[in-house]
Amino acid sequence: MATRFISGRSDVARSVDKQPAASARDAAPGPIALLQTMMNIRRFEEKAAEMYARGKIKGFLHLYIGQEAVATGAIAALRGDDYIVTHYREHGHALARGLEPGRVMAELFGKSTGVTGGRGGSMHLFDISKSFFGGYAIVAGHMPLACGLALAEQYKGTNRIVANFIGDGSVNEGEFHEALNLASVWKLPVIFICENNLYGMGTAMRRVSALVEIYKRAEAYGIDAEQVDGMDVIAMHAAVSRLAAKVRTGEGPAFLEAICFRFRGHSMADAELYRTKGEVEHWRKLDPITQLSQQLIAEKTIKKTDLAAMQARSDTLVADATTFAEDSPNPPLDSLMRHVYQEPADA
Ligand SMILES: Cc1ncc(C[n+]2csc(CCOP(=O)(O)OP(=O)(O)O)c2C)c(N)n1
Ligand SMILES: [Mg+2]
Repeated sequence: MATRFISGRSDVARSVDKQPAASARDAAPGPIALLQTMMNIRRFEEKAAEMYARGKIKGFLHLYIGQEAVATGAIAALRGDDYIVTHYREHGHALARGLEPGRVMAELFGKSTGVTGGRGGSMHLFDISKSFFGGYAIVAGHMPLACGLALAEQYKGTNRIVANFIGDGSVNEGEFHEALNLASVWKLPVIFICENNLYGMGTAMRRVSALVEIYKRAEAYGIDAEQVDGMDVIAMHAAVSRLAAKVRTGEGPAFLEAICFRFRGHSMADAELYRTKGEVEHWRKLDPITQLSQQLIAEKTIKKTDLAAMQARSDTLVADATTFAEDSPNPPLDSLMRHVYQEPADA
């Protein structure tokens, strides 16, 4: 049954009617694995912020801190060969899919060992071997690409599906409507996961959208759509498990609106004048990592010492990834023009 919020406002967003935890608990991976993944992503990004401040990472860096439950829960509910096509705030999605952390950090550093050879940077992570098809900087521009991949799988008769992560900023773009319409008409095997963190850069959703309940837009195209608490990794996992199973049967697309919040600014340079400290504090109390940690301790699933050991694992993973990135070479200068134009056949 669909789960509904009334609006994207932070005070009502918590009224989510959560899926029964037990159904999610029965599915692999368990909550401890989900917690570890979220901790790894959090630590990775804290380190990335530090490296940016030290001038090791240049250009854009959009942190996912606060939203870890969305990618972690969703991607754990997919098959390893299901495609992921995502927006530019995608470090968490890449790590949750199992991209090598050292190669992801090296990409942020612009090193040749990066997942796109140091040419894409933070917004263009890509790894075909993991069915991870980007990392796109153009808001909503990746939605038709996700539909294209889904169409190819439908044509080939596989039961592989596409998970297309988008932000709330996508929903007033033409591609959003074109993609949803065609996905519905052609019954494409794609699940759209909209991370509604209530803001697109410095603009609140309610200031630019006549309809703030994003899932209703998908319903207008005849797509089964629902909302979920994006700060709750168990609820995310349950919702995507259920929707992915449905999409896989060939019934057509699904749409999930995950209500969430980014704790940091839009990018590294953001004075955050568009939101109050109180609003950020409110959401920080809903930190997905703290919530699940406290729940597992209260249930005696883990002890505080286990939590410390898990944190130590994240620290080591990220320290090793950072050393790998620092020690890696820059792309050679004579490779500058590679991948710009098609290479001549005899090159
Ligand atoms: C087509 C297009 N228009 C404008 C921009 C500039 N831009 C970069 S990020 C962004 C906001 C996107 O917000 P949202 O989709 O909610 O993602 P979030 O940053 O909240 O994760 C905009 C407008 C862009 N990248 N692409
Ligand atoms: Mg947003």
